[in-house]
Amino acid sequence: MITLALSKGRIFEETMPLLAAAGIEVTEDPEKSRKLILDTTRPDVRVVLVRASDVPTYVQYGGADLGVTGLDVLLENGNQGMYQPLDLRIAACRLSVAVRNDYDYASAVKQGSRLRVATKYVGLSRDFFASKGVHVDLIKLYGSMELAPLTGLADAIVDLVSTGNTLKANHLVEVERIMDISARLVVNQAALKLKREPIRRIIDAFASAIPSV
Ligand code: PRT
Ligand code: MG
Repeated sequence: MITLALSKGRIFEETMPLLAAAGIEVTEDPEKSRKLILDTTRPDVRVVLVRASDVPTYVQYGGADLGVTGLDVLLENGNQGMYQPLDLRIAACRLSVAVRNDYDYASAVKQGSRLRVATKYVGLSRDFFASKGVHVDLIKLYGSMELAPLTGLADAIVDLVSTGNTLKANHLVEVERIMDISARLVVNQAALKLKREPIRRIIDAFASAIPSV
């Protein structure tokens, strides 16, 4: 049995065409069912649904053989002990700094002000601002970062941006692009040895179906 860990939503949706290229179709709709283990058209392949930030943990400890997870999750929560053969180029976005559109970020940085930054990405943010020599107080949030500058909780946020519509709708502007993000295939190292052939076939099929840039 091969177990693939996915999170509901964009990772699940955007992984489906890659699975199809490997001749695998998920036979249940995760948005309609409450099941956490989904069957596929291949009797030896199943999909487990986990929180996006739990995908690396499942793969690292062998709860799943393979997983699809954002580079943001891998860099923030650790990517040790996993084989990472492919940038799948799906669920693409960028990690950025954003502020209220009436906040003068450039001046605040130039003056050496201490910035209050709210984010789910505390580790990546600490590294980024340290590399720029900007002093920050980081405030850990678990969601809806966009609200923080609007309520006075923070001067800036570090969050993922794809279309920019969420920022715009909340009167925020992107002032720095920290890094480009996309989803990665991660593979449990022991599984790669023990189930080499079937896993290799899935990796190769995914590789051939990666969207071009
Ligand atoms: O939502 P939940 O708390 O369950 O978990 P999650 O947010 O970790 O999962 P999910 O499914 O939202 O995101 C999974 C992965 O998709 C992330 O780890 C990223 O690698 C990737 N991804 C790609 C994104 C986005 N694009 C994205 N736009 N993840 C989140 N967003 C959010 C962003 O945080 C912001 O709130 O969408 C909003 C901005 O989108 P635009 O299009 O308005 O700019
Ligand atoms: Mg989300």
